[in-house]
Amino acid sequence: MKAYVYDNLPGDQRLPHDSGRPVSIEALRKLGVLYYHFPDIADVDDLAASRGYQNRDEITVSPERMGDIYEDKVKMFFREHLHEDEEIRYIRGGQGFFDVRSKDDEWVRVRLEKDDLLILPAGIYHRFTTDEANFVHAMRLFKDEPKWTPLNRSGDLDTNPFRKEYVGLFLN
Ligand code: KMT
Ligand code: NI
Repeated sequence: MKAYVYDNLPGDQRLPHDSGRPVSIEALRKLGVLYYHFPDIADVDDLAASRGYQNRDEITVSPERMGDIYEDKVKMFFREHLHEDEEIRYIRGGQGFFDVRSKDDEWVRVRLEKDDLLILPAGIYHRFTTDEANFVHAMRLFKDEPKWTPLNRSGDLDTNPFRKEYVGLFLN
């Protein structure tokens, strides 16, 4: 894992875009973003149990696996959005970038690789992309009825109760 402020320069979303300003695990925690490195899957099972997660699936994001729709999927994942439930991703192989909005509304880029697990709280604005290797294999953990519908950023979401709760907890 490596976290840093995104440079916001033009160029492919899959490039590192590293501004050179590092972001600590502690700073991520203040945004409600929790990071773990779990080489032992038993630790994932424990975390899932402790948070009431009963289900999981696995997704491979790559041109080999997705074919023609790969580029569209990657663009879709990169649209700034939030969910009304938390999002847990456990990387099994390859790499990917989760970008989350900081308190100052800058993008913080979190580079994840094998055995990294990230928890994004409900209501945080974020986006995802593969890197130049175009391959990530991830486990998605979910409760019975996950509310994963991406809600794209807009002023209308300022009154969304999940967004309001997130802002109250972490951005004040
Ligand atoms: C997401 O939430 O954007 C995804 O599920 C992307 C693939 S999982 C690394
Ligand atoms: Ni998402």
